[in-house]
Amino acid sequence: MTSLQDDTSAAPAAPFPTGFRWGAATAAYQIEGAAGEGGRGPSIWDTFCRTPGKVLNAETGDVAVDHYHRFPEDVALMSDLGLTAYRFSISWPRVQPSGAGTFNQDGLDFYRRLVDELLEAGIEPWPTLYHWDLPQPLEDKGGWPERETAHRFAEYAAHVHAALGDRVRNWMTVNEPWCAAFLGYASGDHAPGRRDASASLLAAHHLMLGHGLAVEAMRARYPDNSFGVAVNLYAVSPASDDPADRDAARRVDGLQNRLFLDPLLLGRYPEDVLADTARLGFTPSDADLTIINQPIDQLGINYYSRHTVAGTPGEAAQTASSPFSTHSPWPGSDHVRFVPAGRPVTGMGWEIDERGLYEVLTRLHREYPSVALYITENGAGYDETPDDNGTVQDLGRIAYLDAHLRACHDAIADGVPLRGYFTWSLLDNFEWAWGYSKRFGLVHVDYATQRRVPKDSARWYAGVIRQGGLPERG
Ligand code: IFM
Repeated sequence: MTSLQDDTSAAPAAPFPTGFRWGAATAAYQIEGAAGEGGRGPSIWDTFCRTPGKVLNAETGDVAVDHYHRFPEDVALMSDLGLTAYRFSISWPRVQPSGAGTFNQDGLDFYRRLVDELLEAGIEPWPTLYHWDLPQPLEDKGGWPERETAHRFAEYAAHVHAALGDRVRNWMTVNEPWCAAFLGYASGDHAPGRRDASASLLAAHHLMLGHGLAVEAMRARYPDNSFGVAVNLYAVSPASDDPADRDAARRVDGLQNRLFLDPLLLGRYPEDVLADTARLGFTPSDADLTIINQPIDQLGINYYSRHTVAGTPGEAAQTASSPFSTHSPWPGSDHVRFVPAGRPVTGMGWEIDERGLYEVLTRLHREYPSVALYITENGAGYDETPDDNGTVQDLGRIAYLDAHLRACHDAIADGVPLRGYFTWSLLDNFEWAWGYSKRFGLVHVDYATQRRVPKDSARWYAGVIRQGGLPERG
């Protein structure tokens, strides 16, 4: 393997605090493969990928990047990068194939081996318990819109935590409940592909309820562990000062950010969002809000871009979460239009706006109770082809990461308790409805041979980690 550690160290121009976590993130269905091995059961993504017209080229996570078999090589890559932490997700259907009752020891053993390999390499494991791969039998019983699913999630989380909590300190419950609820149950762009606005609000609520119940159960066993949840937050701007545009920005900020932050951190739902969605009959109870508002030790922020929105009729919203998108994922806000603000975009078509990350971080610090913050995802996806040496000169990704890390540095300098950064993603992988067409990895994967070759961004990130911060602005 190419060494990523061969440059000399120099003092960084923008140093990060000692102990700052330098990480990368992945998720089970996107990298593991081995879909039919080790007793794993089917998830909603196995079903969705087999539904015609849902995933580009009808691709699946059956093989993905074969991390299930190649994890020692992948941990060696992480070591070479100098990562101090690795965020991965645990596949619920691998650990509890039917989503209730019997657990699968082979599945748990896989994660125990992965964790031990990480610890041996001096890399802190950061598991996420739910990154969208709901066991299909639970969807057959109604999925996240059913309250029972939250209880099943807490049972599964407690079991995994009991098995690994002696060696894993940091636990994240749910990844991006916005996506799981609204792409899964409102627009249908993600599994399970349902289009029911009322159900999507219930799904959001039960994802957060599951988080709260899981934290309660896990903390009871190992109170010294740290617990949190990863939400995907956006900076949101109105397209103009027009009251309709300002109202659109309020609505989208409400559904994207405050619908999750307020219950999780303040123990209440935002009144304006409840009013916007009143016709959907969503009436959360105070008792649930108390559970959702468990104290957490860390909040994970997944940040990619800014939304600029208008409130006047026009072309239908483009969600970019699927090439087949036809329905809005914004309950009660179908008239909102997402408009380009003219910034450069990544290969996903997402505008690059690092200032938005600074805004999100400083807002959290200002408007919500103090909690340790981690960037649990941030990165750029492109359609990339390697050169003749098999490497990728991904200057766009380097510029993206550099700019966003500078925003983190500025936020820390302004007092934001940001403790770590996990880039998305370690490896190229299965990008949901986009199949394998979009690559987010620091490491290029040849999907035909599974050969891994670090991109230029991997070399750049290794240098940042080694120096503990960013070089002079290029
Ligand atoms: O690949 C996804 C990940 O699973 C969740 N957050 C956004 C990434 C890029 O779309």
